[in-house]
Amino acid sequence: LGQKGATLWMTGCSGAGKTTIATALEDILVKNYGKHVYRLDGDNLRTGLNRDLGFSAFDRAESVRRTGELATLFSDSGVITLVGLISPYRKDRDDVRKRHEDQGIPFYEVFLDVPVEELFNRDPKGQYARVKSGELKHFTCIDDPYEEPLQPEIILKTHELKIEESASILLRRLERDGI
Ligand code: GGZ
Repeated sequence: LGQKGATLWMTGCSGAGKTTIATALEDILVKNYGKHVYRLDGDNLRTGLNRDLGFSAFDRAESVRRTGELATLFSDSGVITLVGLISPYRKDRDDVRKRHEDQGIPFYEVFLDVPVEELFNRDPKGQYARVKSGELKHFTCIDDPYEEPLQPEIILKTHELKIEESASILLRRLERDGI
């Protein structure tokens, strides 16, 4: 009866593929499985819920906290919640995990593990070029910290996988866990 919710928390540097993979997975879950899915994207939330937040360590932590709370609410209601947030600090992600565990909501930390050279090559929005020229400072994974997950549920090396392959790794995991 009903649908079991879960949160897939995608963490990684800008340009690692968080939005792309979440969107691909959403498409499959909705079209092929008729699931209720919602995507929470750091970039989009920054224009609304998180519009008062910038990129200081404090603001990034607060952005992760709020998005984590939102994710527990969606997932608790039976939705499969796909989060795409750089979420650079381990402690903040661990706090979100704990909030899920305390409420018995399945939580998957998905680490998009991509070498920095690859990010400079991709550079879809030209941000890494601006970092290189010194125009953009405190950019995560370059001159601002990114703390890699130590025990993520899933690691996706998106430079070695097609988008569909990454999506299907996540899909198989959800299937295996009866979600
Ligand atoms: C990292 C930044 C920065 C700095 C602007 N550091 O890939 P994008 O460009 O289009 O989306 C990124 C977004 C990061 O938002 P998040 O909410 O995911 O970050 S965090 O979890 O760290 O709060 C990036 C853009 O904002 N951007 N300046 N200095 N990313």
